[in-house]
Amino acid sequence: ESTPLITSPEPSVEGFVREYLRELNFTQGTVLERASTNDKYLALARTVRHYLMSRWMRTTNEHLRTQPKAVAYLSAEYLLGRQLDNALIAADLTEVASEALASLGIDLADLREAEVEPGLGNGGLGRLAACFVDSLATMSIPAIGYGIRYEYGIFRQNFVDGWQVEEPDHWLDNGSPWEFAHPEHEVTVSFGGRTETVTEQVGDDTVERTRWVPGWKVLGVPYNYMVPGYRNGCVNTLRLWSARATHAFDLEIFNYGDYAEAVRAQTFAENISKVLYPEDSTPQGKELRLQQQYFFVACSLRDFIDQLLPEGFDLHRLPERVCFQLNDTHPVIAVPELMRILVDEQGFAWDEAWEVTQGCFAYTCHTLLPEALEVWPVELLGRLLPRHLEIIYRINDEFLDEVRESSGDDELLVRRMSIIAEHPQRAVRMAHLATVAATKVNGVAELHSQLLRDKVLADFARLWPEKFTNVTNGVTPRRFVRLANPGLSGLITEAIGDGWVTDLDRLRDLEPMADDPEFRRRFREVKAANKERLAGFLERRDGIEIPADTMLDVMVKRLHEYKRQTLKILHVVTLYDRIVSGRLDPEDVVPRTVVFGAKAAPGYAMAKQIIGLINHVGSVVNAHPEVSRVLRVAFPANYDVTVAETLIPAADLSEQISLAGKEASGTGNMKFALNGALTVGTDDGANVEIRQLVGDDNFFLFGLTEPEAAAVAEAGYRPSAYYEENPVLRRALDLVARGEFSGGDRRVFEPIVSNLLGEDRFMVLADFQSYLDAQERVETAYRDPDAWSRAAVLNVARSGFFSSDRSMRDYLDRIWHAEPMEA
Ligand code: 26Q
Repeated sequence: ESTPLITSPEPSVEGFVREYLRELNFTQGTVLERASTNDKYLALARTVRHYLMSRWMRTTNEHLRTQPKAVAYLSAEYLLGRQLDNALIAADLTEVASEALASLGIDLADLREAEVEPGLGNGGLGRLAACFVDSLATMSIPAIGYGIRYEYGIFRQNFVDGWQVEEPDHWLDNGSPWEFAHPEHEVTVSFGGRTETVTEQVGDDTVERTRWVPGWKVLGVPYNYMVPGYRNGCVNTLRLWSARATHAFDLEIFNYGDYAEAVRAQTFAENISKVLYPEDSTPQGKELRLQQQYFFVACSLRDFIDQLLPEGFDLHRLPERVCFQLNDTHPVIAVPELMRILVDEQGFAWDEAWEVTQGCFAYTCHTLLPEALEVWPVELLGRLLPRHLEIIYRINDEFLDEVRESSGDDELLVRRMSIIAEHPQRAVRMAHLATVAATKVNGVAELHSQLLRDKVLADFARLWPEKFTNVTNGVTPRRFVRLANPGLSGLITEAIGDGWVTDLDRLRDLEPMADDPEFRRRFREVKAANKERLAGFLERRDGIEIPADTMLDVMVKRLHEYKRQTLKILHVVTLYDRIVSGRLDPEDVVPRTVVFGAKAAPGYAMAKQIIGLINHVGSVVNAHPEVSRVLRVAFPANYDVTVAETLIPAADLSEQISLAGKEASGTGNMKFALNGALTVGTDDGANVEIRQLVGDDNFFLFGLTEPEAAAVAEAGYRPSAYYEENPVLRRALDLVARGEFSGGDRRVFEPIVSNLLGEDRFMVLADFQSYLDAQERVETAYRDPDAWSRAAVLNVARSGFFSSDRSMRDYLDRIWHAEPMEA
């Protein structure tokens, strides 16, 4: 039984105007004549919200009433991007809103620009979570996303003399019209203290129980965000937790009178959700980070059990109602937390609790780099979460018994598989804990899942082969095609209807259009218009000028040595060198604009060096009269989802050039292919699947394969040998080393040069020549616009597989076994 719902307004222009003015006057408290752009934006956001509200309430009510099996996605990051446009297209309101605003003399485009995107993630993993919740809503799957409402999201990047400088991201400062705070559903989270054993009388028996006596507590306040499905009546919820001091602090103020100290304690508690950690590999074992992880996971489990299940629900049946999907190991502390709830609070026997827990969790791994695997020192974990550490020890004891049993006491194996590492310090290996607890463990692309089985988690895959599966990543076609590329969307819809937006395999129907010269011409027109849109955007935003009508060559992703931005910049240096030295006539060069976008983790010195190098090379290239006629470098600062949405649709060439075996999947690669860029890429991550689908003729493959790279490493890699034997490479590196891009100062980029010549962990030099050769093929292909656009159209037509809707179907079939709600 629920109260009657106020229904959302009917979508008409007059109605929209009325709703809009009501918001402006009654909620924003201003009138049109005096309203700032931000006032107008906030009023618009709230107006759009109205149109989704009854769907949201209805979806929630249905969920609570019918109690279907739900997916609870646990992720420390959601890189959502701007909300306004997505809400407008989901509600099919763009035209109505635009006309209504126009009648008031307001340009919708100006208000779009006023939104600060919620950057609550670092990169791929956080954006993936955002795509997944979008797809789940569009597929009417009962699902909830749980995460952290960071007050400061990913830092804003600035360049000072070409070097990265970070600034805090004040994304909440202008108001946050998309969130709904629910302080009445606050959850208390405990930390620290100790455990004690108590004996209890249960009937005739005395039983020993462990009790956690916490040292301090914080409150979690949920903030709900709408996750609208695309025109299907379903609006799911994303629930992000914000930390507050407990009311106990207020009491202390009263009793003690030490006001300043009490307020300090308050800030301390509220620090937990203050800031997103900007590292996306080599995590530092920071105490606050572990606090964040436990904080959001404890809130989420409590919330699911108390708010989403009926009162008195028998938790033995929890696996019938939910799968908690662990987005990497960041939420893995949920495993001992559920055990604690079941054993300590609900009185379950250990084995019973373990069976329930194992039925409720699944784990997605997103990495292959050993240094990116999370470990938490036992000392730290035990101090912050003493009861959880005890539970982890017991899980490990029982698990290792199983390993001994099945291996005939192979103690080496036992040590390798243990959840507890002994060296260099005693620490909990979160990936092992996740693998032991989960019903399923998946990688994020075929190659990655294979390498997990064969290398990273090989011992576990031998013990439990059926536990391991693959789900190749995907991206939402709503945001990354429909919204980001209206030109291409229109062209596709004209050709094959609009079903592709929610059924991306239909793009296959475009294949014949690749051979239609008129379609290709229009495709090129769309590209050209997208490039113009990008040029205007970069001009306004950064004062960067990019020439019209050049090949747009784009490398956007976090800055990491394994992703090899250095390989790309060495290509640029080589082109520069060849032209400047007269070896190459500019007339023979296909004019190109190379665009970079990348943030470096603030503590990652080498990554920051590489950013400096790119900017310095860019300055020299762009200032050179001959070179700059055919080659430009643009590096707009602060690459984010909003930039991606204008950049990707304009791209001709997508750079996916990680060393094979290092990039788990990549998802940018998919966005580019879907927007009709051709890929120059290694045989890595999802590139492998992209190439298989689009065909070798429509993909520029280069570089070592994973087994080849592994063999080279095994045999002892010597980068200097490549330097000595390849004069082109030598000239490029020498230019950098001699200070060509640093005003003659050889010290500036010395660390990069000596790293490449000495260790070169990611084999940039080994792949250099192969990359140059691939770029030659790119140039040749680009010279034939008809052939190029044919290949580009085929990339679009054959990339439907990379919809995150397909990823969700795979998770549903292979892992979650949940079903859509009836409309
Ligand atoms: C962990 C502990 C402490 C601090 C930070 C972290 C942390 C945060 C973010 C560790 C890793 C990340 C993010 C990883 C990530 O984005 N991985 C990417 O995930 C994509 C989606 O599956 C893949 O496509 C990429 O290949 C993978 O690099």
